[in-house]
Amino acid sequence: MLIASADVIVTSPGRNFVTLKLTTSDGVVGWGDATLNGRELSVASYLRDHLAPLLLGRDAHRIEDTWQYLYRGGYWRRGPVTMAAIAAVDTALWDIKAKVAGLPLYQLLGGASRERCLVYGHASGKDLPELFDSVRAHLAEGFRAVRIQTGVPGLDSVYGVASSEAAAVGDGTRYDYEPARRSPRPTEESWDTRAYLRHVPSVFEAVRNEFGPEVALLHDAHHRLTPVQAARLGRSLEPYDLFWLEDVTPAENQEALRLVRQHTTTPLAIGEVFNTVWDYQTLIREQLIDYVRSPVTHAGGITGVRRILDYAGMYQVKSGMHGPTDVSPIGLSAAVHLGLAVHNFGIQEYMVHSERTGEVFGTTLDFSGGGLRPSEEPGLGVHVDEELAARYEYEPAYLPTNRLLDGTLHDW
Ligand code: EZ4
Ligand code: CO
Repeated sequence: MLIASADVIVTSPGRNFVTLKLTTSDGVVGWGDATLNGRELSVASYLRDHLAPLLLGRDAHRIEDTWQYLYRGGYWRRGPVTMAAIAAVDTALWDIKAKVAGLPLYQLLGGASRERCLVYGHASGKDLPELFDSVRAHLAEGFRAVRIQTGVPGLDSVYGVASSEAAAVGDGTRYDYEPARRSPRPTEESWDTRAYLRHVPSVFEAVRNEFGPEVALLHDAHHRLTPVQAARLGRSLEPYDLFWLEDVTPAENQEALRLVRQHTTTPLAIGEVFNTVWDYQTLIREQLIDYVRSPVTHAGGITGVRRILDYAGMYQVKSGMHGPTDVSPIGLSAAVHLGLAVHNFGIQEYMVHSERTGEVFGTTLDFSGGGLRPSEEPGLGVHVDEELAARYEYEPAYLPTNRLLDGTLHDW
């Protein structure tokens, strides 16, 4: 069974997505997600111009060999563009193999290790009343774990906080902070670490008092702290029993986490911008983190993330795959199949896609009991409406940038 065609679909049903469609000589179709937020066309070109010609005529069943061929064979290894492109090929080949086998993908990965994958949603508010409303709305929808982000007094806009209007509208626009804003230049946010560190513990104290000890609470510091600031934050949040504290430092300096780890028992999650197991080598071996964030879409597909998780599992480190709306429903479905199968599953991020996105990318995922489960349909269980996709043209869009109050560019 040979790969007969490789088509790249760029569509923008509310936000941009890059999708790979592989078709075999027998007419079996496999889907893969290659969406890299704010840099989408680079991956589309990588797939179209550089990988598609290599894929035609290859045996569709040779997933590992194809992964190595694209990773080692390309000479220029790693990096988000390369690894997102490889991810799409890998995911599409797994989709094909599972369809040919007549089994849902998770069965080929070893079968279910649990009933469903616990997920967390994004609660946010500019102040406590808005935040409480958002947490209540998530609990009412069935979420048992929520990420908590709030405004900081003195700062106009803060990462991860939906505007009041968006929070009230719900579906699709509730995450207006999240999609790359649809402007030809990045918007700018502002930041003051001292104000943030003073404020955040009081928010978690209030949330715990209001919602009790049971609900799992998470928080994302979005790469903004130095190691010693991160250590202080982790320690100050210990009384509120966080499920995790995410991306406390820009972790390309893996050794930085040693200092954080020495000072706090708050569990740490890192790696949504990492794309290979090598990015985690020190972090995992020295047990400096508790959860790895790389999603199927950005880290070499099922094959790449499985490699990371097998290594992580040796050190009791669990999965916490990135699941923002810029990971398409195809990428989310792949993550849930993998999460259902691996032993060291931790939690899955779940930002609900907009209705428009859902019309283009239909999934067969079931959300109940605070978790997601794939259907029994052979393959990934995703259905793409290609005609509808063609109606939504790509729109340039960037993630925001961030500056300190004195104008210095800071991590967003
Ligand atoms: O910054 O999806 O945990 N989630 C996040 C997200 C990411 C964006 C990047 O495209 O940190 O908001
Ligand atoms: Co994050």
